[in-house]
Amino acid sequence: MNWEVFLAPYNQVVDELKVKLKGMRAQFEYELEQSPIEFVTGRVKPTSSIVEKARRKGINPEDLEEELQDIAGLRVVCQFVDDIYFVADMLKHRHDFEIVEEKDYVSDKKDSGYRSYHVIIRYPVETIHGEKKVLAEIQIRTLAMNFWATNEHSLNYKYAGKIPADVKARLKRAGEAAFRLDEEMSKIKNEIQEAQKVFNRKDDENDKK
Ligand code: 0O2
Repeated sequence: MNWEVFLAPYNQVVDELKVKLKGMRAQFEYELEQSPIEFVTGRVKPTSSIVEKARRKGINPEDLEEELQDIAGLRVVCQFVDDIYFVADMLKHRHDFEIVEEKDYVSDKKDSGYRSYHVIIRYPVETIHGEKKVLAEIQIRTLAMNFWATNEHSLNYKYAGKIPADVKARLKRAGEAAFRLDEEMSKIKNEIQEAQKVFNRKDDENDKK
């Protein structure tokens, strides 16, 4: 497998979607002085992870493009839980890609305690051989969910997927605490947003000085 050739369209997709999703954030900031999107990141799955996941799931190399949906991965991080659904809805109304599947691990968390909203899309990318439709996964989650998932991911890596029971139990409790934090913050969302608008305006005034 020539990985550089295989991954080139995925790199293109991640770059293009980062521009588009960051563009949404900027537009919200200009027009509403606030945005449901806190930040956007993107990555192409490292080849070692592609090989490992394909082996674990019994996917043949020729089926990778259709069977491995997260080779191109985007992450949209929001402040509040409501924002997740708002962003997911906006994605559904776009005309530059097609929605293939949605997974709501926000209201229905995974056994690990993982919460996030996944939208799998089919994105048309121009290559030197013409248009190619490539699958990509957009993960939408709050800052608290992201904090938890990042830490759990590191621990999974450290323990090669076999996190000790005591650490696992603590992670579960941390996940519940993160979700309670999200719930509490949602209750004072309006107050937080008003305060942030005032801060943003002050920043703008200082920039102009
Ligand atoms: P990486 O290193 O982030 O690329 P699965 O069979 O559960 O591995 P599947 O069927 O491809 O996953 O789909 P799913 O459930 O939508 O998961 C895809 C990605 O979501 C994962 O990719 C992770 O990024 C994230 N994710 C899913 N479950 C968990 C979890 O329990 N903890 C954390 N931290 N992240 C999770 P990869 O390839 O597993 O990992």
